[in-house]
Amino acid sequence: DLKVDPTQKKRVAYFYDADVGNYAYGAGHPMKPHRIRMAHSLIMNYGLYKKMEIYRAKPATKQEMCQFHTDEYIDFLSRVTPDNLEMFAKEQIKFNVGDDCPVFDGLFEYCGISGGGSMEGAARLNRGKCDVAINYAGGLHHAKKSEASGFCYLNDIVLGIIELLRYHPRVLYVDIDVHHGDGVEEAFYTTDRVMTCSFHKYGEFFPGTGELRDIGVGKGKHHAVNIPLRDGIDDATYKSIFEPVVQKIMDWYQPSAVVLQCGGDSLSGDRLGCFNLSMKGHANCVNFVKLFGIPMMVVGGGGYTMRNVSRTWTYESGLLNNVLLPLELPYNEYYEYYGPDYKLDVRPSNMYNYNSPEFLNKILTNIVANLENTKH
Ligand code: VJV
Ligand code: CA
Ligand code: ZN
Repeated sequence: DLKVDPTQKKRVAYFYDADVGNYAYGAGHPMKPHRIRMAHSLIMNYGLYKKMEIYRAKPATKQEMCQFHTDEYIDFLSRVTPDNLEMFAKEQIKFNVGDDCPVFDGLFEYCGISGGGSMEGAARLNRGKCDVAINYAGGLHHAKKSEASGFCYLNDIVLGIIELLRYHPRVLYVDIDVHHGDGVEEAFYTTDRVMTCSFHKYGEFFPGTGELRDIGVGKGKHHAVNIPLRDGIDDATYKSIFEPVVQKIMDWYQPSAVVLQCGGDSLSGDRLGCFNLSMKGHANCVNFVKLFGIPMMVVGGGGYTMRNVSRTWTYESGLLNNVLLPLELPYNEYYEYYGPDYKLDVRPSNMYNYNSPEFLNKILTNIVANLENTKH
């Protein structure tokens, strides 16, 4: 099923900060940075450190963050703490911090780690120092210019793409998180230098945007692609829409760099998601994008059943290094999380797939027609 081509040697730069797993959104909050540390432990114990270069990025500075965000928003993020929160009553509302986006200890440093990885990854790709850059602490696609949203405060993806745009005339962004990549889409909605493409659950689901007919504005018209999906999509169905859409965009747009957001909440059994992808179905997207052989940035994103997110990001890190990792999990610091099977696999369930071939065909036909009738 999944094929690697070992002749297509890839230099992979992997960004990880050993502090990231210590940040906590608060009791009961579904977003757990600890899953990044779990993935890292598996990645190391599978021996992938022998294949790729491992870096700890310098945290993004306030000035770097302000290449996308407003000064007053970044200033707020840098000052607010759980202890002084009562002094920021107005700002809490204005900048949308609250239950989805709580103010927790070390929030600003956490943003710095996430943003630093994506910015340094982009800079290494720009200088031709690697072919693939990985930052699982990134992928926080909902953050807006002046507002937190959906567990995201700093939009590391937008910052990374801005860096790529210094060297690349056209950058493609692909988003397989179960949620719509609204913050990235919005940031580049009126430009033809970035094409955004998000696959997501649509209909009574956060953030509520990402309709098929939302295609961009002005110069950006036809440079936003939205694939609204229903509950229960399985591997075969996802592949049947993902591959032709991405192929069509690659042919039409001919980007010189690609950013792939690998949100793990599109996996079967996710605590917040409603799709039915297996680990290999999810990883097929990574492999498919990699086969185009253009500079590639891989970022994390959502994913709320921690053991499945870490499994999948590990398997995908293997693929990016042209290795198909064996099923048997190596011993690692978090081994007990992977019981009772202790295998590198996420299996689909028997849930109903509400995405009929007719429904998907209509979407594909619409997207292809939109692009074919337009000169780039
Ligand atoms: O659906 C929403 C917004 C509400 C208001 C806030 N309440 C808490 C939930 C409903 C309308 N928010 C979504 C945000 C999803 C963000 C996804 C992020 C990503 O994966 O795309 C990228 C990293 C949502 N769904 C579930 C929750 N919020 C949720 C938040 C909690 C929670 C349980 C569920 C916050 C705190 C606690 N429990 C304790
Ligand atoms: Ca998405
Ligand atoms: Zn998500």
